[in-house]
Amino acid sequence: MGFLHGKRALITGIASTRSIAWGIANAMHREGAQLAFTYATERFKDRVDEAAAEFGSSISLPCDVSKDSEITGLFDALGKHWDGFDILVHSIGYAERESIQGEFLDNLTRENFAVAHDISSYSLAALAKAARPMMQGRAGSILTLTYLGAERALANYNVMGLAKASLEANVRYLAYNLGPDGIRVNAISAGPIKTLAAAGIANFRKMLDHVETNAPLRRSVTIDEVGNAAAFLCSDLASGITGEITYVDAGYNVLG
Ligand code: 0WD
Repeated sequence: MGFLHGKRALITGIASTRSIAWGIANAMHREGAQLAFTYATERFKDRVDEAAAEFGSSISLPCDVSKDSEITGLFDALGKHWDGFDILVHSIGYAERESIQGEFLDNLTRENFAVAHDISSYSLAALAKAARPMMQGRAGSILTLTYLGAERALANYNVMGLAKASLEANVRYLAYNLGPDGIRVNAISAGPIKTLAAAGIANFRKMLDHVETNAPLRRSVTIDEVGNAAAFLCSDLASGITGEITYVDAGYNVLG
């Protein structure tokens, strides 16, 4: 029996089979969790429906996190399938393409700052707030995905680095707020992986090459490695861990 047997997990952020959320769904499914999925726009509906079917689920629901009504609607709709659930995976990030290339200040506007923070950080707290009633009394766990650019100035990552710093603070405040409900909140700081979102970052290939040459393990990580760590963090095996940022990056963050 898998270590997530009997758990129900709501997974956001599958855009393709290369998405980190796909690796997480795969590991959680293997460990026995029942899964439900969300898609941001109609463009991704078919792909997410297919993903759900692949993981033995028929629950695929719309949720564009930039709209309050869609966040409320998501949990109303999920409530028709499940009376409660245990795991919320937030694998959502977005910044306007022009803001994640070139120099930070050259491409910074009030608007693209707001968009990056809204979609990439506010949405975690908004989903946690709306999910809270359905996660009561079940040793719940919330997981998000962050990146080293939250704590170091990295070329091209720019405003997304600020949004990820906000997301990491969000993890700590949510952990403190939801701890008394028995809900844990953690993040995985993943090394660079070629996904649709990563393709938007200028010189992504260069970043990946640098990691593969210099990380302690001399390679990058896979979505399955992130998925395995995510499954552990969201399971009862990790019952003492909350408010934590766990690195799944082949050790790259330890370099000076
Ligand atoms: O190297 C990487 N790929 C890393 C990614 C390293 C470290 C962290 N991360 C983070 C990302 O910042 C993000 O938070 O992991 C998370 C997942 O990213 P991913 O798997 O790399 O990216 P992708 O497969 O593109 O999924 C991100 C998805 C979106 O895909 P698109 O193609 O639309 O950008 O986030 C979702 C969407 O599915 N998303 C939204 N979901 C709901 N509402 C919204 C929205 N408004 N906007 C984007």
